[in-house]
Amino acid sequence: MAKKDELSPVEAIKAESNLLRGTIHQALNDPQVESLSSNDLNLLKFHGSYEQDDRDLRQSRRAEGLGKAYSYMIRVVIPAGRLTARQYLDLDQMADRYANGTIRLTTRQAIQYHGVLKGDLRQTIREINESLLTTLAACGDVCRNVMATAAPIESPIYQQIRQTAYELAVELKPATKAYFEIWIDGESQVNTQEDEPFYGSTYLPRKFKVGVTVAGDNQIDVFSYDTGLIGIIENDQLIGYNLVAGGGLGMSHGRANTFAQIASKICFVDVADAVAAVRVIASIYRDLGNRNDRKQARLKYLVDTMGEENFIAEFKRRAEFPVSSWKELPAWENQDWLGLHPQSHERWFYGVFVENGRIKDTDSMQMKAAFRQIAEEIGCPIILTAQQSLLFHDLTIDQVERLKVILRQHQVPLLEQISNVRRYSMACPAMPTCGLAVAESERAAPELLTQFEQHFAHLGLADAQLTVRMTGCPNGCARPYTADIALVGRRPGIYHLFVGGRLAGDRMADLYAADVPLEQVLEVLNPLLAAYAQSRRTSEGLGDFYQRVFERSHPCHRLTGKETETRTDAELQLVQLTGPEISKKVEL
Ligand code: SRM
Ligand code: SF4
Repeated sequence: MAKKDELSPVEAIKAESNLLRGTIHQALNDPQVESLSSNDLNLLKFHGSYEQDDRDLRQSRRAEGLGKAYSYMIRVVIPAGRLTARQYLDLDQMADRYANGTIRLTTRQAIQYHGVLKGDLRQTIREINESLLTTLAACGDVCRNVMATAAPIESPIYQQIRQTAYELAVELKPATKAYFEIWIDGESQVNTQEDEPFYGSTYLPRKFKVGVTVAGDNQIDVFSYDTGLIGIIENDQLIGYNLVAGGGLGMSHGRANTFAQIASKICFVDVADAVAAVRVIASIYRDLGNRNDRKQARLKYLVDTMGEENFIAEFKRRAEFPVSSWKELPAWENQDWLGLHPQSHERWFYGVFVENGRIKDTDSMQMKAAFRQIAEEIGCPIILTAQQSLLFHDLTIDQVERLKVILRQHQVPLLEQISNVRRYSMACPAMPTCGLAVAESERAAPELLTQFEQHFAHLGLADAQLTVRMTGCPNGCARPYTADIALVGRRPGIYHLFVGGRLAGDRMADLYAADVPLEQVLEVLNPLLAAYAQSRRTSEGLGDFYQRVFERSHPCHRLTGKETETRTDAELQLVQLTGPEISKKVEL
């Protein structure tokens, strides 16, 4: 447990690192070093990489007297998820040359490699930079990849939204030259001294996430982040942004003072002041955020400790631009843009579903080969979505036809072949790469969804639009707590089951059943699913149905770690009613 007034050890590591240099450079140059020191591993995150080990091999290696099979995860920053065909091809080749042959699209429009060996780390990052991409600030206590709506692509308002995202990405990038020295230039400038004008030598207390969208369009899950900008449109013009702050989904089972939370309303600012407004939020966080206990260090805890009113007052005190009142918003929707859509006069875009974001070749489907052929032959640019999928764009209608042929030849399912329950699903990587996983996720989700598909077809629910999300621990990487149904890992094979969020991403789910074995998930959900199948209203999602039946007129904005640990069986039975009990409620 962190002491109240003692700085977290990571603060000293940052302060003494010479602006993120540490001894990473020396460790990379020394072939005897198998695993980086814990100080360097903390700094390595700012450079976009995590040391991992293959958890499947831990036991057998231990039995053979061997240490862990270390390798590195590398995350590439891709603001608003935009890639040229050339960049995609470069990333594709690097996946084979240096990583485990797969590309992993993330829930925040970035990509990850897994399985890069220490000896290849520098060359991989160097080549990523040669493709005019970077890994700097993909992880670490800084502003992460800035997200923005993937489509519509050519609408002037959406172009402005993306412009704001790009400006934010530039504005909040760390200034340290350490990155270039370590990864690009080699030894020559390792002792260069310079300033970090915005962040200072200790950067932010923890990670800081930002997303930009348009009112009513929540394809990026804007309420899940530290800060979000919501574009307000009047008379077909973007007149400014509503600003939200203090969202975040990470929590720890059983810790009452950790919680997942929907971001709070802050204010409205002009378009020209949007970047400065996010910078002000980041500066409050930098100066006042908790630097003692990293479990309490996210912005959401600062907003909670200060109180929303005081936080807004502090924001206004620091703002050197006009701050206006929050503008009322229309209802939220979430469009994933998969399949074929018009882009502009004679141009189209086509969204392809990538299950759990993993682009790979298997015996039954050669998705990686298909995407490579599309990028080589058609040469169309790509946009990554916040749902771990991608859109090929700038296509003529003939190219769309060709693209579909290539997908079919490689057994990649077209949208019409994908069930709704799979289409809107997400799962985090979890085993075997994630060091924090306590249960399977990405590897277990496809089979679980097959069971859901069969059960939904049996109940007549194949048309239902709902999102099922799965994570291997409570950290929330696949944004489970805003989903209609979520499975959150407790221990191997066992999950907490949440119900009550929705695709729109604007409210928290409830804990529905605790400690459910994976093979019993459908059985436990069945009474609710059956009642939903029988009594749902037109276009009503499962989460909405659940909220209506259980009369949750004030949808929950916060879910605490304590709640997920200590809800008693009796309390759970109140939400987890039998079929007849639910039907009775529906009739009321
Ligand atoms: Fe995450 C840590 C993967 C989105 C909350 N996350 C991790 C690490 C790096 C594990 C670690 O610390 O050792 C995971 C790497 C696993 C692996 O093997 O690749 C990891 N997070 C991911 C990705 C790849 C999941 C995915 O399915 O795509 C996502 C990468 C996003 C990106 O491109 O930047 C990812 N992580 C998220 C999200 C969702 C989002 O932001 O939209 C969340 C919840 C939102 C939030 O931040 O509150 C999230 N990740 C966390 C947390 C909990 C943070 C907290 O406040 O407590 C951790 C643990 C930590 O930071 O200590 C974590
Ligand atoms: Fe790992 Fe947990 Fe994030 Fe899944 S949710 S990637 S298990 S940290």
